[in-house]
Amino acid sequence: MQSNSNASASESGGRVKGVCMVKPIVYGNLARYFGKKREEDGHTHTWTVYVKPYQNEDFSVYVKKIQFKLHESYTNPLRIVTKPPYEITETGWGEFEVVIKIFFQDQSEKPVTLYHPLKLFQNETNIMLGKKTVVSEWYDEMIFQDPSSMMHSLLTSTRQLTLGAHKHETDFEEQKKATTAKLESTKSQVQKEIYDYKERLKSIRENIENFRHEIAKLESNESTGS
Ligand code: SLL
Repeated sequence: MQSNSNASASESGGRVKGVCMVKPIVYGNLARYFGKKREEDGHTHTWTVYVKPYQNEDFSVYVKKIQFKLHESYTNPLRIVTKPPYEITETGWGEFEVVIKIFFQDQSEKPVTLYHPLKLFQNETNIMLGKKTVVSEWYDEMIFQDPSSMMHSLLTSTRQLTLGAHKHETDFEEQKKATTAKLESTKSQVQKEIYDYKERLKSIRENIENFRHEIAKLESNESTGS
């Protein structure tokens, strides 16, 4: 996805100026309760934390490695994945923040850092719906402004990750539609309220004007003594 590929894009200092590349991603975690607490270590859940391309493409073309920093209660908390799938599966008992750092093939490209609060426990609604797997995932975008010429060619020469359909746990298109609809309805509600307040203000101003007239009339009557 290239939001700006104008012909004036020129290479200077190894950077392709005027070009902005956007790579949509999905990151988060899945978790599942064992059904009981495990005797040996007190662990209760198995979970997988991941970073995936939103579209069907192979990240490894331009991603060198993805680092997942786990809670220090884990042995070797710094986990590094160098090829797809970029994910870590573990077991545990508690929630914590996973720090995800994405490194690119071109070392001069600044790594991207994501913070994901690992979610293990299901909310009330999902418990009632009988959902077994906890899903906590987010859509985001990696933005490459004036990428280096090396990065630019890697970003444009992508290949498919899988042959089949590329789907996510969350229907982000549906989420987008619902969010847009909600924003639109809130916007028209706010516009209506602004209109109503303006109308009220208008009538209050008219009232003030009327009172002013009345006062002026009374005062002039007083001064003439009639
Ligand atoms: C909490 N602040 O108190 C969090 C810490 C730690 C999670 C959660 C097991 C580690 C292990 C594990 O789940 N650690 O035994 O390897 O809730």
